Amino acid sequence: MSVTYEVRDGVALALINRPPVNAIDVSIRKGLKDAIARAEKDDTAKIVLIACAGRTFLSGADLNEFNTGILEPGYYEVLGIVENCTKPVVASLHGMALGGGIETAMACHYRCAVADARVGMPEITLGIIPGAGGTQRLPRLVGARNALELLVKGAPIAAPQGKEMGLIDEIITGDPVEGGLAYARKLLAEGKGRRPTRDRKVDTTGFDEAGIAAVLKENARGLKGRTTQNDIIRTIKAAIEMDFDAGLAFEDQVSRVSMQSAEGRSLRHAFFAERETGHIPGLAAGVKPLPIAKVAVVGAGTMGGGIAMALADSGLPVTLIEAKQEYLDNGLKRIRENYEVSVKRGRLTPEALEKRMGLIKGTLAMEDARDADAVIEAVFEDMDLKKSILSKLDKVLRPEAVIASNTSSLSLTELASVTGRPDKVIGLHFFSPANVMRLLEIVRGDKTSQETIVTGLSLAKTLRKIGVVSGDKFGFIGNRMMLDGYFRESEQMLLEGVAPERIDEVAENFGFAMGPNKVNDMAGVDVGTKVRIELFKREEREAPYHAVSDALTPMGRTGQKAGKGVYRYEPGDRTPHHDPETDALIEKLAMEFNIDKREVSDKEIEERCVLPLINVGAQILEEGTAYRASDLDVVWINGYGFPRYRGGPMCYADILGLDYVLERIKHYQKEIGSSYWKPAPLIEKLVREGKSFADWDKQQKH
Ligand code: T1G
Repeated sequence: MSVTYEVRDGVALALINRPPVNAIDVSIRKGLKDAIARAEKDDTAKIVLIACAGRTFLSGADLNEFNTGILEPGYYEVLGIVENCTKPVVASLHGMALGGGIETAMACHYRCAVADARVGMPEITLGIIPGAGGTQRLPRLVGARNALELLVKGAPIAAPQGKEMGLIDEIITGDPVEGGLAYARKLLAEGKGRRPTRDRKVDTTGFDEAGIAAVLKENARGLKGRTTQNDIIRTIKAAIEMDFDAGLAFEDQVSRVSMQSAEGRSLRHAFFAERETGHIPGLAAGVKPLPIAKVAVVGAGTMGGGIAMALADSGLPVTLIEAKQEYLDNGLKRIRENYEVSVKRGRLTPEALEKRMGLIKGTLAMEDARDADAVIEAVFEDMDLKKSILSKLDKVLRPEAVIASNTSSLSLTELASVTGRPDKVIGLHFFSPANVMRLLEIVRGDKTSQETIVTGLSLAKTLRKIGVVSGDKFGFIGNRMMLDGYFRESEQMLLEGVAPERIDEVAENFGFAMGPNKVNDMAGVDVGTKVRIELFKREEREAPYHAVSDALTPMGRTGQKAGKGVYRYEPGDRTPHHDPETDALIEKLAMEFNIDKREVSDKEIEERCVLPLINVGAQILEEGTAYRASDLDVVWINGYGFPRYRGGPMCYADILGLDYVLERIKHYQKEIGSSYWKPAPLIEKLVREGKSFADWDKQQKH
């Protein structure tokens, strides 16, 4: 029973309870419809209160319904019944009142909220527009300009800010149900009657073409490649120009189209994919994560320092271990400086800075890790050095402690072999900057236990990161797809005479946050070279394999930090400039590898950046290195700047159609000839069976 009904002192309480987040499904819509019908006939009910049990008010539509279809009674019917109720209707908000949740509240006549409630319309982040009257009622409550900003940003606002805008009428204290009942009684006592939102006029101040352009400009970064904002503008204009019912009908028509758009399907895919990564196929019953309350980090360099910050940001005490006082001092200094930047930007208070620094205790003694529940080593990428560290830790730590390595390229199985606890050794591959990037690759060695894997996933959640489990293979998931696919082909095109800035421009027009050559210079050309040296100790690759980068490194052209890499940089300026010296190097290498110049169209550049990602991704799935195709999408959206509105490489492949993907891969196999253009057998199999990667993921669940 998702909605219960009872009358308390003249207030008909419709209490919704559908854990975990009161996502709106047909049971809630039906329950609300029935509750209003009862209240209409119930003489003891003078006013109606809609509230929720649990941690949040209605958090929005149950997104699963988008795939199954929205069952009757639909949103328009039910929210119309709420708004047309002959008795006043109040909503009491707490937690996150989002999307259909705030739309339900806006169909009520009054809205109260606890102070720490947050309200918002995140539909644009799902590639859709509101489909329950939000584009028609929000402008009537807060004005067209505020409505545009809220809908285009998609970010929730705090209840007090909502009150200032006119979205919330009263801030209440304490329990949202009791506070809501009190507010409802107050309205009754003040003789307040029905106040249908539909009857209000829209304040159009600031919603002229200039105002609209200003909002779009302010949000340009997030709107790059997007189209949903145009639908938002059209429907707000409908709220101004049409009568309410016509406006609702227009919204419904536009909303249905947006739900089926590639953007909508991709963004919903990303939403669920990020929540699926924590599910381990074949997890034995009763396997629970180990409690992690104290963590030690070995290495106070860029990665170790960032990891220490990520831990401190989550309130975990950290023992930061270094080999020399000078390194430790530098590491702690850099951490403090990083926090000071956040204070300057108003993201952190000075008190919070000191609190976080207070959680990080530096030491030169490995023994100080003895009571840690987990230790993360983040020392230089060298197998012997890491082995010596793990061997020492193994002797210092309690038997149940977990040992993690932040390695991006070395074998966890081999690292674990020097310890007496290979079941408790795991890879926690953070992405730089470790305190910012949401992605965390959790690498299982051959002997890593399920308990240790779920402990890694649980720690990722504690750090508000997204943990994705990878097998212990060359490059794990993300770097494997980058090195064997995207970046490899990008370098091949350089050797064919395509200018780096053209490749970057096409990649960025596709939606990548930054083109491959800019990323190479930013991350450090030498860093990639070092990773490849280590990876080649595990597996070789056919030449030319990143030949340009691995020739730039010994020339000292290591990227932005050296003032030159693929591009040239002016001192203190990150703007990339074409460098004839790189051209000369590329010419020389092309001759050495006997690669002729080719005319390459923009479309070909785009396909040769994206298709290898899909092909290598399919190989990763075939090997069992990843649990599901959607995990690869999560890795590339959150770790490598793949455009979220395209859902990730594997989702994008499904939207293109695997038959088309296969046909294009075969085309380049013929054109380019290199072994890595051989279609992955999994793609051929899925095409034969008329299946998608999403179908393959579903099969893995059973
Ligand atoms: N639909 C279905 N399942 C949902 C869900 C949703 N809207 N929101 C969360 N879940 C599941 C989630 O998959 C996870 O499942 C569990 O709940 C906990 O979620 C009609 C069209 C509310 C801020 O976009 O932002 O309304 O992993 O881990 O970190 O016009 O969930 O436990 O099996 O995220 O505390 C608008 C989406 C929809 C809100 C809570 N609403 N949800 O965060 O928990 S469109 C949204 C969130 C719409 C209307 C339009 C967050 C949260 P499992 P969680 P959390």
